[in-house]
Amino acid sequence: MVTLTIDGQKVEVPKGSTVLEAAHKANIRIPTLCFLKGINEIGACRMCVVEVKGARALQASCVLPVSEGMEVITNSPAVRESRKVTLELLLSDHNLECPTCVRNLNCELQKLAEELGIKSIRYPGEKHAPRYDDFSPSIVRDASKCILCRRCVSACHKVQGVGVISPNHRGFNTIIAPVFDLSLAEVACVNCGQCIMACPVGALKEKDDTDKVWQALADPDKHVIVQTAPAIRVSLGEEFGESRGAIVTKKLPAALRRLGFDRVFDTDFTADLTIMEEGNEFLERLQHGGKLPLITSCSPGWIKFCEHYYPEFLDNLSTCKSPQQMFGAVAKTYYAQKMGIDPSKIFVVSIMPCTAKKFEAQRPEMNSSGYQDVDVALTTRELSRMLKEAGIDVSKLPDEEFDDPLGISTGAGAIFGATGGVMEAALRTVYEVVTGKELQNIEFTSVRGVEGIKEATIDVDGTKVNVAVAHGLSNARKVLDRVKNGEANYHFIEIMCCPGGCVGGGGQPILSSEERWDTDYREVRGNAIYEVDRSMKLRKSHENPAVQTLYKEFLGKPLSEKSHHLLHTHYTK
Ligand code: HC1
Ligand code: SF4
Repeated sequence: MVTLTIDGQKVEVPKGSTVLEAAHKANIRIPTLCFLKGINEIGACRMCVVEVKGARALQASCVLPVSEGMEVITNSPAVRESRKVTLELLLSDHNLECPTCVRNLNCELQKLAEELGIKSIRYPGEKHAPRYDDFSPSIVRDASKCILCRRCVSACHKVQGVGVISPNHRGFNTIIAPVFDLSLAEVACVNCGQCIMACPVGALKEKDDTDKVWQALADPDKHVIVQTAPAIRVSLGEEFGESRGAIVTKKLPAALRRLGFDRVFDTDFTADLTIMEEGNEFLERLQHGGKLPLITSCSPGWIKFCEHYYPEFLDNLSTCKSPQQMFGAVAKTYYAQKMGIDPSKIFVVSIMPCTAKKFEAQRPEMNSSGYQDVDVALTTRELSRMLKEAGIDVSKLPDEEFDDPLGISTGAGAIFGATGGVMEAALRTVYEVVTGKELQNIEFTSVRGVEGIKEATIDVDGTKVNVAVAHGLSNARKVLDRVKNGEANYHFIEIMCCPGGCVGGGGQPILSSEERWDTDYREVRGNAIYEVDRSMKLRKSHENPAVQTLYKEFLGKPLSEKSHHLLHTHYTK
């Protein structure tokens, strides 16, 4: 351990800690901007400077290791002036359209300007004109708001192992962009939005599709229906002052009905349907020498990653479409027939924790209903903006139920939203289908939790099934490389693009660097998802009565010709 003094207070921390960490431990707040714990610790912005006794210059505390007897001052006049100069220089070249910015009131730069009492900018100078890249279906970049903190660069390179954005050019002309200043739409970006989650300002945001939904809702000729992804029920409340991971399942139908949707359904229903199809696909491959390991296919960022970076695994992917897409296909066929509605008049909106779902919805493979299966995919943040615009406060709504029949679901559908959940849901069903026996303990805890890669061997009536779960694409890389090198023998792998699974998706409420330091929001939301599961009467997909009826009335059986046509696809390079 090392003992140092910060602002006259003795602090003891492990050797190798930084001064910023020591101050954090002592509840002494040092402002930061480029710092993102564990992801971007590069000392670039110099907002966290401190005075160290005996040192000639101010030091960036986020990269300064502690030493025995060190004396640190965090708020001397020189320190405060240095931070103000840094901030004013950043603001002098910043697009200051704050009230109309998507990050207004949730912007770390804006917050610092307020905290440091910046009232005017002393350094007027050259300013970059707005430079947008909005060709991607999912992500919009606005370089005029970028502060070059490189948090997005680290998220893309280190967390996702993708690395399509980097600093280009030098000095005042530096820009964070794909190589040769190409658009994100022209490079192998997987649309995950983890760069948005890391951005402290409004330089990165989702493609806003709310206008399309407002228009559809106002069109009397359209039957507008909505599905909400599993992870929304543990995150939307955060946008309305509820605690992190607050469960708002029953507020969702109330909120969406008040927005004007004709029917409010649940992606958990088609998550259950996915398990019926994917579980049977797994058994088919296992029992008849099909391609193994089977790899889950519901996460569109992961699919795009596989297409670009690991095409040799495309045949390993489950042919199941994601629950989002199965929902669209079922809505515009089975539901349309059942309700006697012309499918061309049905407008399907998805509420997703994910920016890649926008990309997935417009993929050419996704129109087996004869129409585009899903018309618009909105993120949690876009839904929150629509609700606020309409004056609907989620925290003040009564509890309501989802509509029949596409709103009926089980706990297995709900846990899709957390890493390991798809695997666990599949195992619950596969075990009972294979053995014909009731599963005594349905909670497969070995595949739960936020560890990057999880492995387990499950005994399915004498057959040992090796499974692996990876979340965050850098972890996916490790698992796939192990398989490629013959170092692992898995039968079934779950891969989710985003760290934590969908609860940590790129369309979710954005937390500041400080908030992320103190709580693992993915773990909190993941635990809430398991609480949702525990509270459900039915917790296995094959017990979902609405799914059983769908097979009886329409699809026949899992992997039937109709199922294949509507619910399955093939991805290609
Ligand atoms: Fe997901 Fe899925 S779990 S991919 O994370 O399989 O986005 O929540 O909707 O489709 O069900 C996302 C979440 C979501 C799909 C399901
Ligand atoms: Fe990188 Fe994902 Fe952002 Fe694309 S969306 S730039 S892959 S972090």
